[in-house]
Amino acid sequence: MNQPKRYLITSALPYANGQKHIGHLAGAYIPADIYVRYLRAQKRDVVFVCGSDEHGTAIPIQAMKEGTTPREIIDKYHVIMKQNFDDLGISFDIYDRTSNAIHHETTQEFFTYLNDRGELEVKETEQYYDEQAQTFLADRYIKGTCPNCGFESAFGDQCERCGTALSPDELINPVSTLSGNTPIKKLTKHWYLPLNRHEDWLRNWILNEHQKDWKANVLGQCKSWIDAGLQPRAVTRDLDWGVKVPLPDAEGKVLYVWFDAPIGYISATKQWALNTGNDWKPYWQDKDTKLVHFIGKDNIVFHCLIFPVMLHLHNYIVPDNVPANEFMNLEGDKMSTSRNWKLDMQDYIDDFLKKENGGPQMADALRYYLTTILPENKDSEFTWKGFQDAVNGELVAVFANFFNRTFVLMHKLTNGKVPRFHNNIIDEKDKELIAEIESAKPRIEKLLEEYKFRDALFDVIDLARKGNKYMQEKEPWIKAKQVNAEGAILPEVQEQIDNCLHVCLQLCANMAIFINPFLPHTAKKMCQMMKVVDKMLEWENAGKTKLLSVGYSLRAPELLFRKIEDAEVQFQVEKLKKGLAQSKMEQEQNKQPVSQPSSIATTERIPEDKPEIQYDDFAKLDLRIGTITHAEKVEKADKLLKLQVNMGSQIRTIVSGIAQHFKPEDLVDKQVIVVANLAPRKMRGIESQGMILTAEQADGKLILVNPNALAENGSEVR
Ligand code: B3M
Ligand code: ZN
Repeated sequence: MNQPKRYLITSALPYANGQKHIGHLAGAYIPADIYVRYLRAQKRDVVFVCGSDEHGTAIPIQAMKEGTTPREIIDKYHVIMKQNFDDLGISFDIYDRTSNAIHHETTQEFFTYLNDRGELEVKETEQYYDEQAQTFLADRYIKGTCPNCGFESAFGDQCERCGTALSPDELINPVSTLSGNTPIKKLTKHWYLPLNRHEDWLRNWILNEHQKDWKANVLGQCKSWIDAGLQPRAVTRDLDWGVKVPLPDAEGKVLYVWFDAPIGYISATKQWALNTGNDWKPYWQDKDTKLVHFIGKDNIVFHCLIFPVMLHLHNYIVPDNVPANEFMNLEGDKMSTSRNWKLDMQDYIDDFLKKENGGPQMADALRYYLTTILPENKDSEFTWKGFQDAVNGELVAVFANFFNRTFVLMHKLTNGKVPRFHNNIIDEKDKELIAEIESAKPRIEKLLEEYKFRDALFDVIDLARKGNKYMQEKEPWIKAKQVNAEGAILPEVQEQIDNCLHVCLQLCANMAIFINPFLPHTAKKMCQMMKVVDKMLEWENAGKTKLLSVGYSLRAPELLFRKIEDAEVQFQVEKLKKGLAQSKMEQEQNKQPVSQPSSIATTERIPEDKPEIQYDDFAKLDLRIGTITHAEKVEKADKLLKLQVNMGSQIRTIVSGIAQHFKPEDLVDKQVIVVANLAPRKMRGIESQGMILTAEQADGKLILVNPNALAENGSEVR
């Protein structure tokens, strides 16, 4: 195969609606990063783009859950995800975001381009509408039973259990997630991408041209989609969060998130080009660019059918490959955010990446284990025991051990310097290991080019294993016991020792080059110990056995990895179980449907009527007048204020969730109505002794409920 002139590599844009877990990491980020680091080491022209997906109903729905605005949600999670990827060594050239102006413009241009050329269809259809919330129900605002697998909480756009892409009409027993009611149908106008017009092109491009080089799981999904008959797909939605449809008669409509998100790859490339003074166009328009999308299996249809049609119609290049991964399970069960059965990147970072816990090397420990269990062809399984075994049994016992042993012996037996190689006494074992080093290069290269990252990594570890075996057979530490009367090693024995350590050291240098795409922090650390610059890690040096010069003195050995203790495994497994139990409890307490947040409401919020109560019920409340004498923010809680309230005969401390509505200083001296007999409750370690009354306005703003005229503190409200 001819080498392409340049590469554009993408990883799926994660929704900025919450923490991302290691299943995500293993699906679309680790493999892409390995591939990109390998290409960079090959000195190829490569740009690696990603960013936060900040549109779609997932964002306002999360805002509802957290009682805040969509803007705050994306700002919060964008920063977290960007930092997480950075901490774990995912080396994007740009990590952008789809809320940026450049992205909105690029997306609107794309829509206009297709629409102006008659590539879209407009249809008026009946869609689900929530009468109580007075809004159309886009995608995730509607849930029901999946017609494919029977999962009862499938979303209107996709079933999270079986991955099938759905339209709301296909759901059995649809329910609005806003009100919990069964929605009605109402007429609305939308723009559609008629995929059916492109069936022949898709069939030929995927099933003929890429029949050999695409993964079977990807081809299989594509084929079943095409065979089932392609339908026009709506690319607009009735929603007020997203990229506005750039047409005068599309008030209140935005582009569907799956229309805009993949275009995010293009806008990110544009932003990268702006930042670095490059031209973005060849990366998307020159046929000599190799475009590769790294994704999880639930995104296949969007990356293999819909987006390619959009690209094709716009005369952009289409992906050369979409090496989608299957899913990674966790300790015997599916990873799930809603059930809290997951390991978030952030949690791993918090528990392992602190300096005292191992620092950046522990990012590599995770990268290592995840790569060994990448779900490349079928679902795989992360277990903490598996993590411990992989780290202790392979990274520590094989890889790091070989490196460490070589260094220790070199300091002991060859003065801390790279010894000479005495060609005249070369033996079969030397030749064998040298041949292994040389042949590893094309083998590992081929595996990487074919996106077989697990096998490539196994080959690297295997090389270290062979090094250990060689060392074991050569036994330089035993040979060193053959000394003369003065205690010096016999000269002919010293030559044998030299040869062994010379070959081992050259293998160490090769191990650094080979491991670099997988474990970049480790490769760097190895270079430091060998006192070579990072340039040595260039791929063209792989397979060479004269990388470290004779006589060069190297640093003292330092352990590359620490072991994972049993206690850590137990702790993590317990933590997982506790998290699950906690989320079960919360879901029990919280069975009502979520209400629509004021901040994104297309209509105003109408409070629901509560059931009737008796006078006795009301009389149980002890409502009193009080005056706020002091108000301050509660540390690390953006919603809470701590108030001191003078109740006449006593001063009460009250913690109130109103920090986003009032400045503390504006509250001082205000009279309020206090629920005085509410059982005390600890919040953030502060005991709250009551509650103050507020009224929520239709726009979500709170105002204090206070007496019309100045009242005596402590007086009863009836
Ligand atoms: N945000 C879905 C996901 O995170 C979506 C990917 C967009 S890639 C263009 O699974
Ligand atoms: Zn399903």
